[in-house]
Amino acid sequence: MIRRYDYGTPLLTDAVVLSVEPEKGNPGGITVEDLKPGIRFTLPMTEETQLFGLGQAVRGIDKRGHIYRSWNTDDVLHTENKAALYGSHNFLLIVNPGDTLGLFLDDPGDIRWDLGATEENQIVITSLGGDVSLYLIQDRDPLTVCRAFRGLIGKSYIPPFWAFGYIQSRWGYAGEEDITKVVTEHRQKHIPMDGICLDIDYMDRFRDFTWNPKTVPDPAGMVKRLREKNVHVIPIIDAGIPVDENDPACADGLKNDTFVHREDGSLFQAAVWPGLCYFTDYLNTRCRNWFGDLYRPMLEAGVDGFWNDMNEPSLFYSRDGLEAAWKEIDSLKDRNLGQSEFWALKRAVDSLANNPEDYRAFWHDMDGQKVRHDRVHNLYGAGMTKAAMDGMHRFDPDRRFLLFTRSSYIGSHRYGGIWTGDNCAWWSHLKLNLQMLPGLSMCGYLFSGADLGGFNNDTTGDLVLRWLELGIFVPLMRNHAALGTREKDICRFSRWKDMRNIVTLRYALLPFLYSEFLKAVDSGTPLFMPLAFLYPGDTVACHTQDQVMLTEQCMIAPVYEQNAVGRHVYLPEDMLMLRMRSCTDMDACVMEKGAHFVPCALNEALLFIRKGYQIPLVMHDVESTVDLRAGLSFTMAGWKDAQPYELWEDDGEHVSAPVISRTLAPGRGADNRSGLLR
Ligand code: MIG
Repeated sequence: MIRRYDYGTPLLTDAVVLSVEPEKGNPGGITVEDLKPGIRFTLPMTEETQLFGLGQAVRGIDKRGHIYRSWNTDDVLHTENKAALYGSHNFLLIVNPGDTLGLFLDDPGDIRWDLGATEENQIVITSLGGDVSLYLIQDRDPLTVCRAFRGLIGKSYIPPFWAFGYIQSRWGYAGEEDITKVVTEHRQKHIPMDGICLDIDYMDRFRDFTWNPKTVPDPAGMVKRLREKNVHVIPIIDAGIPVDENDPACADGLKNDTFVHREDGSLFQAAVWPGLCYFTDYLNTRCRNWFGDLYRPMLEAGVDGFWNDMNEPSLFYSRDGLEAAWKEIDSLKDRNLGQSEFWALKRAVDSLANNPEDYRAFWHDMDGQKVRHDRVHNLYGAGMTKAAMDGMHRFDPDRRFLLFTRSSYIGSHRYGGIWTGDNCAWWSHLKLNLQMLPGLSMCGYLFSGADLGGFNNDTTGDLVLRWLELGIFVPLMRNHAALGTREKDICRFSRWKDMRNIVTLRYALLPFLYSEFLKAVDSGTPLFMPLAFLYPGDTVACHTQDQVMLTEQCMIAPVYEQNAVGRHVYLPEDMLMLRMRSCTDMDACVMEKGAHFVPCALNEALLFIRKGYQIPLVMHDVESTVDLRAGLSFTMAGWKDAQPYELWEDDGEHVSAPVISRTLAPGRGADNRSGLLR
């Protein structure tokens, strides 16, 4: 049962797909205050209450004890004091024993979530704009609430099968020569891979929908040559279009009036990578379609995957902001720079990027309704995602394309996946990657992933290896790095063989992962969830912050600390542990319910299987997902006397492809304490 309450004038956000009639009055149990402007919801908690959800956010799996903010932000340092990242996923799960409340604020403006930070036993949610549709879903258990919520927001995007393969990426690969070298070396070393990303370097002067004629003289040829090696090329597209009438996209956008305006009707300009840019009004159907069609020539060149960046939108500075800053600096120029003048000078420059004033300076035309940007800020990236995917489907309606985007708002989970932005080569960010998975799943972002190995800073081999050991379970498995950092594709490390072996595990697990992904899309069950969902009576399990259920069948508990030789793992019941070194080298043992220190060498990944289950593995070396389609046999891994496994498959390429379900009979299974797998 889903209830809806409207406040102010809610906007059409495209977040929900079910129509729910708003109720009269206020919901029971929630204090509602009209702040004029703004609206505030206050809910009590007990000491037992746990909070889950909120999608892309810092800190633990249980979100209690911090103030979060919904305000899509390009933040280069995801430290635990931060309130907002690139996506706003306004779904909170309030879990009490035997009673779960799911709360969704459909409001694309600025929202504060004080989750027991200021007042220990209080949830205070403040919408600064006050135009909100509040959806409430109440039931006994969290899984039922999650499924109902996912029903409300519609089915998640399904990428092509190949997108579940290993993807290599780096800011700095200039073009064909660079990426061919990387691909060739991966193939020579038998490191399986399916895709390679091109960052802004491939463009001509960082301009969208162009290719650098020196480094990519023959785009279609390059795409074809790499596809012959079973590698897909995935170029980046940024949100801004350069202010230059000689740029075809710019000229065409001006002609068709597709860019956002300021109040006085002039075009809003702000700088990003190509210099001053215009910004497409993704909130307007006509403009969105215009932008989506810009992808067509690249699709015609054979590209079948993209990533969309800088779409918060991230702004280095606006034209107006820069002018004001120069004035300020000028006024300080001949003065003796004392304390306050010095700080004023510094502030003049530091406050240029992503300035709140700039987000109040332009307007959208939401199909007839004029709306100032700050009121709908969190929808911008979602609009770009929809623009891109709709554009691709106008090009080929039945083809599945890969798309992942940086900025998002619930609703965009139907059009593309996300990556979680500029993390660091920190061990704490490996842990954060793990902890973010359940929240993303609950909010519909099944196809998501973090920059494996860390984006900023120079990484180390052991961090990459440990991160791969988590990455094999995460749908988007992409190794990405910032410009100027140490080269970090697998081939660059002395431990490359161990890394390669871990990547082979991804392919061993891939049919299972894909099957479970399809089921999760269909049923609305999260792909990843907190242990609390399945072991509600077990206090230790409920409060475990560094282990995650992968479907209802498995648990993952990766090592996320440097120089560790294993880790403490809590088993809420007897489980079968797979210790895996490569697709052909793994063993299994049954472990008893309780707390354990589990040794785990640097070259090992762990997977825990719940009682009664077996999962299918492909214990063959493969080069890419193409080999996986060739009908390789499965080895069943798990408990003796397990139930059969329902494998879901489809052709992996077409939207209309039917899902075929096959029953895999259980294998011998393990029943002793150190059974080898076969
Ligand atoms: O301002 O395109 O998050 O993945 O490599 C940085 C360059 C712009 C930010 C993305 C990152 C990408 C980088 N981009």
